[in-house]
Amino acid sequence: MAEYIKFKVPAKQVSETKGVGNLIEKAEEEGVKTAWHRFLEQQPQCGFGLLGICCRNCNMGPCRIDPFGAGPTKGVCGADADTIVARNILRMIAAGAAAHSDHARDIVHVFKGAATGEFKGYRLTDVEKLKGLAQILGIDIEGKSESEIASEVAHILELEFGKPDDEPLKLLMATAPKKRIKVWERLGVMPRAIDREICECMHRTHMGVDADPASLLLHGVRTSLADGWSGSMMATYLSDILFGTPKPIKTTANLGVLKEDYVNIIVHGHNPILSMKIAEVAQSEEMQKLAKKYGAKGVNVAGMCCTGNEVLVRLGIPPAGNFLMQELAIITGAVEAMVVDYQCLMPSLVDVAGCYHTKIITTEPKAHIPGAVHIEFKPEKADEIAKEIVKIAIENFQNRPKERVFIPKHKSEVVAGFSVEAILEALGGTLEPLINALREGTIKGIVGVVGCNNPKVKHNHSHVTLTKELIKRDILVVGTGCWGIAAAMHGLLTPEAAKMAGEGLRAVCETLGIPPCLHMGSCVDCSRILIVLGALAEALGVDIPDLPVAGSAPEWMSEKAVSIGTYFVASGVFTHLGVVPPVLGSQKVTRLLTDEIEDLLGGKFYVEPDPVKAAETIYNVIIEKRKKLKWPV
Ligand code: CUV
Ligand code: SF4
Repeated sequence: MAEYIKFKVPAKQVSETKGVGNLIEKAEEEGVKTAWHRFLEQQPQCGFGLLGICCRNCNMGPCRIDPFGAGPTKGVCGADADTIVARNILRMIAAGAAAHSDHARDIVHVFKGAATGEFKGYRLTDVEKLKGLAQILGIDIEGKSESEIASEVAHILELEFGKPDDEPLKLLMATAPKKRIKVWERLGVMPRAIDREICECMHRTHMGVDADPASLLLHGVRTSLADGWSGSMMATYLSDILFGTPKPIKTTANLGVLKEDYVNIIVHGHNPILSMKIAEVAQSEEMQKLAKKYGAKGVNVAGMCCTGNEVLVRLGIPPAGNFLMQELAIITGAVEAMVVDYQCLMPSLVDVAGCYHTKIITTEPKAHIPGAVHIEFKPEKADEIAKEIVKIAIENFQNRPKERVFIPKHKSEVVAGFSVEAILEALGGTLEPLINALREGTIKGIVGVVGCNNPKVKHNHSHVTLTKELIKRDILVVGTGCWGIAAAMHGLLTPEAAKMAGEGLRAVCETLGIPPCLHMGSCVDCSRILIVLGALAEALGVDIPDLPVAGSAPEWMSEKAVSIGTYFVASGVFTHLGVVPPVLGSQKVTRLLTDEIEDLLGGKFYVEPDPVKAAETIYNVIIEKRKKLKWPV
C-alpha cells in the first residue's frame, strides 16, 4: 500500500554507495517509506533517551533525570543518572550477548545433530578444525571417530551456556591469552556461564539491586567476555566445522548483483544453518530447471547483512547490500523472496514488500513478523524446507511487476573469506611475516573495523572514509559485519585496492596478493579478530593492550555492537565508536568507559563521529604503542 510521505529524504546525500539514492527516489515516487524516512519522522529524538537517563525498569516510573540539574536528579526509587545510565548500558550488553550466544546455541544444536547423523542435511566438513577444537578443549581424540569427537565437543560447549559451577568458561580458557586471563581474574570478571551472566545482567538491573555504576559496568565486561570468547567464538568454530572454514573467494557486491531475468532470492539475517541450505538448493539443477519453466533464466541467490556474510565467505554468494539496504533491495521490484532468520530484520520489510510482489519468509520460531509468510525451519528436514522456500520464490516470478523493476547496475569486485587460517596460508603458514612487517613498520598496525549502518550517519561514508584513511597510513584493516559489505561495495576488498594504501602496506599486499582490507566474516566472526590478537600477543610475548592495534564501529546501531565493543575493550583494545552511545547523561559512566577503564583492562572507548579525525587519533594511538614497544615509527 502506498503511503503518504511527509518528509522527503535528500536521496543523493544520505549514502556513499552507488544506487542507494536512485532507489530512495524510486521509493518516494511509489509511496514507499524507508528507514531514512522514518528516521526523519522521529526527529527530534528524545533527549533523555539519547543521554541514557530515562528508566522504565519498574512501574513507579518511567523516571527521567534532568540533564541540566534544575529538575529531578533522582528517579522515584532514588536511582541517579549514574545508576540509570549504567543499568541501561548493561541491558544493552545483555541483549547483544544474548543475540550472539543464542545464535551459537542453535548452531551447537545442529552441530550435535550432524555429529550423530540425526540431521542428514548437515555434515562435519572441516574435520581438521574439529580436531583442533577438541584438543584445545582437553579432549583426548586418540582412536575416536569424528562423530565421537564431535559429540564430546558438543557436550562441553552446550554446558558453556548454563553450567552450574563457578569455573570459568572452557572455550574462553582454551582460546584467550594467558596474560589476559590473569587480568580478568584479578578484576573478578571471569565469566562462568553465558546464560548466567546475561541473566545476572537482568537481575542486577531490576529495581533495587545493583546501583553502583562501576559494579554494573564490570558485570557488563564479564557478560561481553562470555559473548566474545565463548558464545561468538563457538558460533564461528562450529559454523566453520559444519560449512567449511572460509578461504579467499571472489564475487561481486552491491544491488547490481540482482539479475533482471532471474528469480532473485535474498537471504537475510544471521544464522548460516538455513541460508547455506537455501544457497545450495537454489543452485541445484532441479530448481534451475523449475525457474526456466516459470519463464526465468534461473535462480539467483544474493545475501544481506550477516547471513549474507556467512554465505559470501564460504560460497561466494554476492551480497546485495548491508543493513540500510534491506528495504531498497525489495524496492528494485526484482526480488521474489527475502528469506530471513533473525536479527537486524526491519519489521518494515513486510510493509515494503506489500508494495511489490516480494514474499518475506520468516523461518525462525523466535522471529515472526506480522504479515510475513512463516515457514518454520527444522534442521531435521533442512533440504525439504529449503526446497519448499525456493519453490515459493520461483512460483512468485510470474507476479513480478515488470514495468516497475529497476535494478541499479552498480557492483564491485570482491575477494572475501579471510579466516585466520586463510590469513596464515596467505602468509605462508606462520604469523612471522606479519610480525616482521609490523615490527619493521612496513605495516604500522592493524585495526578491526566492524558493525552496522545507522541513519544517523551518511550510509557507508564513515566505514569507507575511515578505512581509506587507515590503509593510507599503512594500517592493515580487518573486519566483519556490515563494514565488510560496505568495503566490498566500495572496491576496498580487492588486491587492486592496495593502490589506495600507503607504500608499506601496498608492498606487503602486492607481495602476498591480498587486499589491504580483509573481510573476516559475520559479526560473530569478530571472534576471529580476537584469535588474531591473541596469537600476535602470545607470539610477541606481550599482552593485547601492548599491540599496535585498535577497533572501530563507525556506524554501529545494534546492541550486539555494544557487546562487541565491550569485549574488544575488555580484551585490551582501544575501541572507536562513530555513533555516540546513550551514556552522556552520566559523566561518571562516560569517564569510566572512555578513560578509567583503561587502567583496569588496557582498552577503552573513544567516541568520534568524524571518520577522518577518528583515523588520525587511531593512528596516533598506534604510533604510541609502537613507541612503547621500541618499534620504529
Ligand atoms: Ni551482525 S549487527 S547491522 S547484520 S553489522 Fe550489520 Fe551484522 Fe550490525 Fe546487523
Ligand atoms: Fe524510576 Fe527507579 Fe523504577 Fe527506574 S527503577 S523506573 S528510576 S523508580
